[in-house]
Amino acid sequence: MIPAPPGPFRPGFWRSSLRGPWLTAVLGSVLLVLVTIVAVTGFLSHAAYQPDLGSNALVRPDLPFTTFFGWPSGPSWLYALSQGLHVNVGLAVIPVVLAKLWSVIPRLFAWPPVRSASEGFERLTVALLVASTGFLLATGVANIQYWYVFRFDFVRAHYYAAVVFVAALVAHLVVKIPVALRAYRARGVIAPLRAGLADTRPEPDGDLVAAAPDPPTVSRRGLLLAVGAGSLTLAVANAGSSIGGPLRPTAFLGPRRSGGFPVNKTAAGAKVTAEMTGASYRLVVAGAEELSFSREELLALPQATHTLTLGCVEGWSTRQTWTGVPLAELARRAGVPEPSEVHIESLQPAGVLRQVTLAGHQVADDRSLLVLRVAGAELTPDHGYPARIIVPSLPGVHNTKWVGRLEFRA
Ligand SMILES: Nc1nc2c(c(=O)[nH]1)N[C@H]1C(S)=C(S)[C@@H](COP(=O)(O)O)O[C@H]1N2
Ligand SMILES: [Mo]
Repeated sequence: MIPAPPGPFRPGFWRSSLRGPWLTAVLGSVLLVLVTIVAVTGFLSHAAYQPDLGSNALVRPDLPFTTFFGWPSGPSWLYALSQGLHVNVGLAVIPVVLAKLWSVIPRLFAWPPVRSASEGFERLTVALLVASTGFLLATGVANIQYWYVFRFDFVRAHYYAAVVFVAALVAHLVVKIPVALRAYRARGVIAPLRAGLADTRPEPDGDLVAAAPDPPTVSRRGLLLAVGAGSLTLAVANAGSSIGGPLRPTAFLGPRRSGGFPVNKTAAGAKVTAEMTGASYRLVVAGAEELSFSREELLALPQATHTLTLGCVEGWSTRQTWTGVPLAELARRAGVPEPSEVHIESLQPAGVLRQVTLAGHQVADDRSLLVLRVAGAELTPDHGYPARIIVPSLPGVHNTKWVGRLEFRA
């Protein structure tokens, strides 16, 4: 056998007296609860995109959690809640992941690296788990900070990495749940937390226990408290922008912390000019027949007002009072009273967000509006003047601004 290389490969190199199966089991258990919330809400967000509808498909629709059900159009805060959990719990995961990796780092330098085929497979699943976790957290954090450093499409890449993550996690759990249960049975679930620094000893046995431990510098509960404080800080630093209202400015790391009603993309950023939205503007409404309306004609149609939450995919949300023409009213006028879907196009000349398809039940909800006014005033250019979509509990990204054309399909 080849002797172990020097340094971290040698037994005795890793000296923390806190490492051991119990500590890793606790960190793993906390992580399992948190990542379950993040994964479920992540796949719910994907389902809310309704990739089975017309122009919405971003990934292969036959992959998990895409076409299971039609995303409901209410309560209006449903998407904001789900996505707020996804993003803020996702941030809270980061310190726990780092602590978990620290707790098992001696395994990275195990010698020999692989002793059997089954161990090789197990280590491969761990490699996939760590790689996909790092990728999901890095791309997620970059995305919510509007730091588009990646050349690839975020939604596709984040989704496919999540599928790899779930598969690797299931394989990991099959192997590790028995190990964790053994540690809990031997040491108790919370008993080791009672020990202060003076009573902190290495765990009696197990894979990760140091061969030559140094005296501890922190107790296990001290370590877990520090990790928890880190998680709480990251979540609190962003959660205000998810909850909105008076809490918005408290989101000191959130990019959408100022202003009552954040702007996602400005009219200038979307290359929507005053020329396009001025006197010559006409909304085309296609169906059994093709109609067109000036903005004055839209204002003369029956109007409805609803207070609804707009929840962005990046986790922030805002609750506003919207006034406009119900989509169902426009569908009736176009001669398609019960459409199976509506295809919406923006005046915005380019980009993935210039078009979207909504389901029939979303059109039928009487709170779904072609918005002309918000909070009692005209829409501003940046919020989608002359007209924008608002549908309760629809992902923010599908609430198209600067609408130029609606096509109702029977
Ligand atoms: N045409 C168009 N519509 C759009 C967008 C866009 O970039 N182009 N951004 C969307 C996103 S991601 C969100 S969260 C909401 C935000 O609306 P607001 O900028 O009025 O807050 O608008 C949506 N509508
Ligand atoms: Mo968004």
